[in-house]
Amino acid sequence: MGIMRIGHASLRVMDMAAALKHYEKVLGMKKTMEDKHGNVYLKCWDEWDKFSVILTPSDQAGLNHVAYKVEKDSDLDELKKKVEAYGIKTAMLEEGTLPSMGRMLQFNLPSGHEMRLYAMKEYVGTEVGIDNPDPWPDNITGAGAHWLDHCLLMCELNPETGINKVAENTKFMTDVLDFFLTEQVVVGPNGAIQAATWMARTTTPHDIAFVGGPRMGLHHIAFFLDSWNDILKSADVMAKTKTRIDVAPTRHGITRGETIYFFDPSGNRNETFAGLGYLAQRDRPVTTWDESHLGSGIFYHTGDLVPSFTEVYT
Ligand code: M3P
Ligand code: FE
Repeated sequence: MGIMRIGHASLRVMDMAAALKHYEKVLGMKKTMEDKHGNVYLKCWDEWDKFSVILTPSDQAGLNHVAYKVEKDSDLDELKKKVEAYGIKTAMLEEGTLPSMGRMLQFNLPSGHEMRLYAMKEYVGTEVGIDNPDPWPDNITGAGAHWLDHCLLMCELNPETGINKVAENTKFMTDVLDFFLTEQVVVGPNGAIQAATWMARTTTPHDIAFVGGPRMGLHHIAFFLDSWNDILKSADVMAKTKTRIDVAPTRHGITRGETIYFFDPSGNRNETFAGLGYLAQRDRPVTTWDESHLGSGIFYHTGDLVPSFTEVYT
């Protein structure tokens, strides 16, 4: 019962044609729909619901909302009660507010990010189908991303004023949405400040992550690939398409993920992420990274903090 996984991210883009080309040619997504407002909907080949990315025309980049799918429609009523009992206002957006979708429970995380929960999105099937399927389809383009895997949200953290939206979000996600903590970064005297957290509902190391910074925003949305080799190939695709790479292929200490970071044409950061890391379980002890190991937590090989990586976000 409750939340199953990330369902979609709604992103603001400044140049729709360029953005569409990026998500199609680089990630390998397919456009599945466009609505009357000019919003474009896309899915990855291994996803069975109608879309996992919504591109909305705007004059600036960033995240409109992130949505997670729950198992049953009645979960939305139960979660609405729990979110409101926690002191957070909600709205139930009626069916059809977004095309091909049922009703959505809308609220803001303590950090201010808009989250939506839903139970129904039109089923369209994966590219390989369900009857004696091939392991991958013939029409793969670009990186051939399998699915939207997770998002990382930047949350206001100011040790001077004591504002810590990472800790507030983490508590809310634990107490109300029943996520579990897999890894955390602690900083400050005695590691008293929870500066970043990775949380799961599935058996992968994270379905959402929060990192502290000067202001709220979107750090990245990440797409799943099978292997390290696919990460290398996705970097080749980026070079061929002159996509701006932020961090060349490497490994995270945190989550053990194999990764490459890059930007869409509006400056929204993307990640292609491979490897299941480890089996995330509720009774698996939480991994903690302290301030002196932060560099290797983020980029395991060099252990260097890359300022552009932590400071630039939409
Ligand atoms: C990931 C991941 C930061 C660490 C990011 C880690 C922004 O993206 O998938 O594990 O510090
Ligand atoms: Fe990530």
